[in-house]
Amino acid sequence: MHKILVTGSGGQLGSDLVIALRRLYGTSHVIESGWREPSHHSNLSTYETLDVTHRPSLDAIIQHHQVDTIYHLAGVLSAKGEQQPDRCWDVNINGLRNVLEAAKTFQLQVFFPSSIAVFGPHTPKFDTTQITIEDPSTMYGITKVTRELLCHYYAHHFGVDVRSLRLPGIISYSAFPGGGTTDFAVEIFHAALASGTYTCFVRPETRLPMMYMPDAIRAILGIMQADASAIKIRSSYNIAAVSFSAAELVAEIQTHLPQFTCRYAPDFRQAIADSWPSVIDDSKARADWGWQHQYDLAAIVKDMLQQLEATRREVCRHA
Ligand code: AKB
Repeated sequence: MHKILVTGSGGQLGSDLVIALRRLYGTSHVIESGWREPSHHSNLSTYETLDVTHRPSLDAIIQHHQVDTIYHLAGVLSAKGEQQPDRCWDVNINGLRNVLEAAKTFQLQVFFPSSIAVFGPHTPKFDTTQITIEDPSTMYGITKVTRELLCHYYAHHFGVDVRSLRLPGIISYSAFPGGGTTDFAVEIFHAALASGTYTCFVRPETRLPMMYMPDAIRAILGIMQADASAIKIRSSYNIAAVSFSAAELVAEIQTHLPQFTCRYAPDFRQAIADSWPSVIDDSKARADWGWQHQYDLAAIVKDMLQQLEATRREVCRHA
């Protein structure tokens, strides 16, 4: 049975991934970690405070829990990375380097989430292929490109079993994303239900690749469980589900909540969004290890609103 360490487990992806991994492997087999001290909710036997840039702490946790697999989610996202470029470089680059070095030493399997942020203004915007121009304009994107190259290097030079996906914007209801450019596609649902109005920080025609969390979890588990011989790309796979504009998202929410209104006030994140592709070609992931998405825009919006409504009712019941 695997013994798994999840770094950055308190983030948007980590919160849902930990639940899915615990369902598969059991609670005691999945160790959460993050830079925060454990809260009073944390189970101290399955939570570790960890600064991923500190290699001795990482090694000690791996040895203490006899970890054989790391889902390395700790990182600084695109918008936050522009405000704190040094921290973005340090956490993103040195954190992954430490994980890959540990994987080499202790023979671990590693998952690393890359992003559509590896692409830049000169990348073709539509049907962006696996191998194309990568000229990111953000520090986050620069660290993602470098990290993909590191993954490829460690896989080919040291035999590290590292697997990775270039994730689009992830939409989910359990935890908020923190510091990303695609965060508007999550915030909008909370605002629609709470106040019936939202101020969107990208223009209405901004079209980006997106994915619902259940699809993202299936993609991550799918690539990690695939036979090693099926994984032909060790930098990172293009992966896609749906692409829609901010205006299309608003229109779909309005089919459920006709009174909902959205105004647009683009800020510095518009330039980041404009530098990313609109539609990704993920045919390699589909051919190599059988990736298929399930949720389209209509299904995402319906489920998000139902889940958030259910949570709001539950909160009111306990208030
Ligand atoms: C972000 O917006 O920074 C992330 C991403 C697409 O990598 N969600």
